[in-house]
Amino acid sequence: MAERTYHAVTLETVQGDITRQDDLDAVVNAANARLRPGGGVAGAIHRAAGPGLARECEALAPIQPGQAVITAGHDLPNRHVIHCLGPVYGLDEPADQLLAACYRRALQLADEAGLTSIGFPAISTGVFGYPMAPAARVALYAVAAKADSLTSVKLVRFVLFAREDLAVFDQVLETMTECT
Ligand code: AR6
Repeated sequence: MAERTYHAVTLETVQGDITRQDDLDAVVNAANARLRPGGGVAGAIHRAAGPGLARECEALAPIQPGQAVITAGHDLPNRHVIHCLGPVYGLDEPADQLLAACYRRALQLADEAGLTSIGFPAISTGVFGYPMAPAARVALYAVAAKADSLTSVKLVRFVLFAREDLAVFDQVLETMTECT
């Protein structure tokens, strides 16, 4: 677990399950273009949210790499789910810019909805094949750079499934300078 503050926005890392973040206003789904229940994060989020989420998603699909859309949280403990389509590594280019756009747009949607807290999984690092260390750098720097334009969001939590993934995020975050 590590923590840094940028322009009054706290970035923190935890090991855990994105569907079990009861104290957050929104969680982010590492979605597919059709916004359908799939494997990984998307499967877990749709299972926990119930069939109402897939019904709401139908009207919003498809989305492009780097885009994000917001829905209700349905049976999740969170008010909202923000669905991001990350780049498929080696296919959607430029991968780093598309991945950074996911984080920026998710934060923008959360801020516009007046939410104070949001949790991200490591988008694109599972089925989509983005290596964890560069993905962690893109994610953390994109969120830190966006912090000064946020008015409502105060807490951004990175929820990593595996302990070794948490260690990668922590290593990047600990080398970043604080900016309050
Ligand atoms: N909580 C937090 N992190 C998780 C969880 C969880 N419950 N489950 C997996 N992870 P992925 P992608 C981690 O594959 O690479 C889907 O089938 C996982 O270890 O969910 O963006 C969609 O339908 C990995 O580090 O997302 C798309 O087709 C990270 O979350 C496609 O996969 C992301 O893994 C999206 O691929």
